[in-house]
Amino acid sequence: MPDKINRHLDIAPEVAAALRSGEAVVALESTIISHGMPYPRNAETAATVEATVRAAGAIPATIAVLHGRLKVGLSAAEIQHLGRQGQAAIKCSRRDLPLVVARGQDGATTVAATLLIAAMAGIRVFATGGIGGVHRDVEETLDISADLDELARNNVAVVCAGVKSILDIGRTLEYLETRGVAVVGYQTGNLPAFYSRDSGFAVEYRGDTAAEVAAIMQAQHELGLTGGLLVGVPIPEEYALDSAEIDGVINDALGEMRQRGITGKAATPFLLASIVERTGGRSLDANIGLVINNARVAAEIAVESSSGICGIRHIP
Ligand code: PSU
Ligand code: MN
Repeated sequence: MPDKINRHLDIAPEVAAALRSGEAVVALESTIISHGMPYPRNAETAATVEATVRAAGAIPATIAVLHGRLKVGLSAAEIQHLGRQGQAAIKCSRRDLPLVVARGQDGATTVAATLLIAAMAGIRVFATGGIGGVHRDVEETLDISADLDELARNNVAVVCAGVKSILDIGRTLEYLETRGVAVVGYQTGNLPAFYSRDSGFAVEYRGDTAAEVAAIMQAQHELGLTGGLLVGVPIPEEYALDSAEIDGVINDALGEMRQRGITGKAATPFLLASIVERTGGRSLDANIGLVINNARVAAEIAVESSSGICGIRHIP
């Protein structure tokens, strides 16, 4: 638990108790619920993800803004509320938080906003599906997700399924390097590509166990290096989609997005929904399968880093 709690922050009692006693906690984002998947599977998935974190011995803390309060740990009814709202909810990145708080509104937090709120609460591990990154037409749009800068700013490890090819994967890795964010392949030497297990882009580091990842977090902490860690976990084999097929679908979705002039914060939600439609829902099954797997891996990392020699809390 941080010494001073931000006056806009509400940490659920169960999460606060776990943080106080040094137990494992895993942060979860809420834009994946509102904008990342259709209702009702979004809310069902959020509940399954929380149950998965618990089964692996950690406490889940889904993060969102409700009535202008930064919430760390949501009730089942609050998750259902965000799921029902869907794209009508405000998608909140760092830049949106002051407005939503000042107006007392509800907002679903992206990886960027979830990261910074998790760090405020003192949570060190965060599970999601995919992060934002450098968009393919960045020369024209300058569209680089705020997720990347936020990874550089906060001491939180983000467990994801790599970078999907709606983004420019190579440039996303270059940008992370510039910002000092280490990228670890979990049981792989190549960055996973979300719907498929291998992007073809090598990562510098691989971690084969949760304990290895926890040790990297520990070293980062001891060195006093501000910034997070990106852990790329390949989608489980049984959910993986054929990469040539999904690349074709993504290209078609990108073409439609350009034609319709969709840009800015609407780009990623549009692409995800278009891909679900174009694959007849198979991309949604893949997305759900990988998110649940990431939640389990993140909980294992959180358990490792909260116990034994890797316990971050034990280091003065
Ligand atoms: N990728 C997914 N599902 C998601 C997102 C990304 O597979 O739900 C969401 C996350 O909340 C992420 C955000 O932080 O989209 C990135 O949006 P943008 O590209 O506008 O930064
Ligand atoms: Mn963007």
